[in-house]
Amino acid sequence: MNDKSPLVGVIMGSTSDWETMQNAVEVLKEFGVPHEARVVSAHRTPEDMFDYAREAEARGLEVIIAGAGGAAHLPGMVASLTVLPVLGVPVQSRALSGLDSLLSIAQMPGGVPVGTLAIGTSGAKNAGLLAVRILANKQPTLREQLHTYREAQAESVRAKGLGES
Ligand code: RP5
Repeated sequence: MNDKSPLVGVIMGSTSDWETMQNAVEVLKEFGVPHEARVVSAHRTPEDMFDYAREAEARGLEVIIAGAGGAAHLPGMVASLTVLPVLGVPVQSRALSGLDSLLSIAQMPGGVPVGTLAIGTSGAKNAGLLAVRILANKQPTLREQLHTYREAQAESVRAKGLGES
């Protein structure tokens, strides 16, 4: 993905999740955060999921973003296998519009935390931003970039207005 060792691992249950999860990756790219992106399915490749989660900390990852849809067990299972912060993105499912994904990810038992984001594109984007905010606690440059991002966002909203005088 990039030259430096990844600090954020973006994983998803299927290639079909990429359209959503690429929004998280775009944010990480924008902030210059070393990252990787992989398909790791809780149901179709459970051994790969197990290995990924167990090795993540030793590989130097600091945050994992996990997206899945439907019976979205990936974020919770990964959180059960690591102590790294796991951010869960509910992918909008065809059958139930992502409500199934949201509940599968949010309703974790006490003791195994997953930070659950909104369904779909906004959730993926915010997962990227939240990962940056976590990393920014120890990286002053990222903290500065977040201030700039926030100010630019506010300016852009003000500049748009309603198109009326
Ligand atoms: C989940 O099943 C994936 O996260 C995906 O959102 C959903 C559907 O997967 P595909 O059938 O499109 O591969 O595991």
